[in-house]
Amino acid sequence: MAALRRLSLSSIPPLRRIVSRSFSSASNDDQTLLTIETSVPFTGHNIDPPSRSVETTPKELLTFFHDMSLMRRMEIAADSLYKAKLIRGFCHLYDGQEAVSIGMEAAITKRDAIITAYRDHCIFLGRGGTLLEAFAELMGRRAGCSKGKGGSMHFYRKETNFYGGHGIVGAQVPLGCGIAFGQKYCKDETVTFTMYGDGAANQGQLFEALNMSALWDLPVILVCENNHYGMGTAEWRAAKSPAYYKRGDYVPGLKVDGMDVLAVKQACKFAKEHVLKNGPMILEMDTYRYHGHSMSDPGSTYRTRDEISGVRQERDPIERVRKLILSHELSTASELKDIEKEVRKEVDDAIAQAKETPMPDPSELFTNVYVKGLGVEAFGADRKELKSVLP
Ligand SMILES: Cc1ncc(C[n+]2csc(CCOP(=O)(O)OP(=O)(O)O)c2C)c(N)n1
Ligand SMILES: [Mg+2]
Repeated sequence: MAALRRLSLSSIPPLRRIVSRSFSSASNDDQTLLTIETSVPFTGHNIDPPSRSVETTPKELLTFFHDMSLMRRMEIAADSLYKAKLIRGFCHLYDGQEAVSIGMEAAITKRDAIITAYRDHCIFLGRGGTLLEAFAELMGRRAGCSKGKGGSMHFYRKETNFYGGHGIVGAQVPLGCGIAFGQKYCKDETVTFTMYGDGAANQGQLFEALNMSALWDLPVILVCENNHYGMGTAEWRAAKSPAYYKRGDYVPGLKVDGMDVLAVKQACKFAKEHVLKNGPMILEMDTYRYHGHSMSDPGSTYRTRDEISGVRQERDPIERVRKLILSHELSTASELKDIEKEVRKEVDDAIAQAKETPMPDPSELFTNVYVKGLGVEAFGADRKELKSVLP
């Protein structure tokens, strides 16, 4: 119950309010400009927050609805495949947190880089990865985005600057700062979003990397996805100050409703502009994971079912967009149902296809382990007995 109080769900209104519509026409024109107010104001640390008024279009809102529904469906299907033992090993699902990925992508380009932890399936999809590549990877197939050798925690997409998929809590933060160093060095005018959880936010390496990033004005945005738990530990048990947007001290921060896709878009746009000129910034996304930490966690022993259903009812990111679309007659309820049906089919088709793809060849066991030409010999623990020579 203490955890529920700290989430202060009742203070968050269920839907943002439309403040103006640029064209008086009530048509569903795809490009009609809408200005929508975020669900709650942004809170800034060492910085004036951006405006709550966010520009969007009917087309963008429908795309958000489709894309978040697709992510949700993919994760639900992954849950079933795991229970059917078609996915093995670790598996961390992202349902509930979809607005963070989708809002972020709406604000940046694929030349910008993203790096995240192990809850990475939807980030991969947001970067332009396909459902087939995702399901094939989850099932250890050759057609997977990491050739079936990474599994759930190690999705990558080089073409669109997605640097993974990392299993060591917090370790991706210094890597992300390093990518930003490269971007600045090459004068790319691009930025890196390095994502981590509230649990990772207490790690020492994060502060070391942030210090260097601030010294060198690196174009890096630290995105803390605060889903309020690190495994079974509530944030208030793990962090003396769970105001993660303030934890950069001398680095500016912004607290964002991470269940409001438009707020995420606004914040990421603002942050990108800021870091290109001034160096790092922290964005704390207030979000929630519906599933347990991983497949071995039912997710209901350290939090109440009421808490979970309360978030679903009051803050669900997809329902927010559905209500917005319906209340402004941008589409009908049955059209939205049709989109959801389509999404189910897209997911089912991808799973069926992924199941047909072959497993990696056994020789693949030795590829992509070392940089080519390095580490060609593998020794036993005593370094005396030569076990094998890698290709
Ligand atoms: C260095 C390290 N310590 C511990 C773990 C075990 N571990 C895996 S996930 C996790 C919780 C992290 O929580 P958070 O950062 O809030 O991310 P979330 O799972 O909520 O997305 C822990 C402790 C690990 N993988 N790496
Ligand atoms: Mg967490």
